[in-house]
Amino acid sequence: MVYPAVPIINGERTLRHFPTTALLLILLATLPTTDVVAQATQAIDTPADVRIGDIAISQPWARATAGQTPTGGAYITLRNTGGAADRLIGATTPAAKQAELHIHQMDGAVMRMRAIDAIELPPGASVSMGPGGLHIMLLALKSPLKEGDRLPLTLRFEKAGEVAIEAQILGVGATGPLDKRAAAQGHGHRP
Ligand SMILES: [Cu+2]
Repeated sequence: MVYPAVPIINGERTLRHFPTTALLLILLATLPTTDVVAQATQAIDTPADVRIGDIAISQPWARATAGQTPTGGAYITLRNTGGAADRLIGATTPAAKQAELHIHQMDGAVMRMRAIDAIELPPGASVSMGPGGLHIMLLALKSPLKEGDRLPLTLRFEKAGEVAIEAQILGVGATGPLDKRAAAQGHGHRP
């Protein structure tokens, strides 16, 4: 399934303006304040990794939706800690009629997203989803995703089976969660 790129997901805008955003971030890095970066990267109490079999799932989050936008995006980081390959083959949520695994790809000069059957997880692999990249596409949302709420998600792996997790819903323009524990240990990007 191929979707028109522009109006569907906020990640598209982020990607199209990447050179500007990158320049802005570089400029900001030279300044003493990180306020603008902080707006995009929200500190949350990241729950401990969820494990199912050899698969570790971390940093589950979703973007709040604006108005009555019928689609949304959810993102997770996956790590295969075992010696055998596995695959993420699906996701479901009570918050949407349908959830699909999507990837963004260039189609000529246009960035489009398309549904994929699975996300491969070879032994030792670490896969991060994010706006403009791999994502769990939520179609026909039953209600808008509100910042601060939690989105229940069930992930289905070919070998490890099914696991239920909750994704923190961050702001409409969020680019990802910032782990407060990591920040406290000095690995974060905020004081
Ligand atoms: Cu998508």
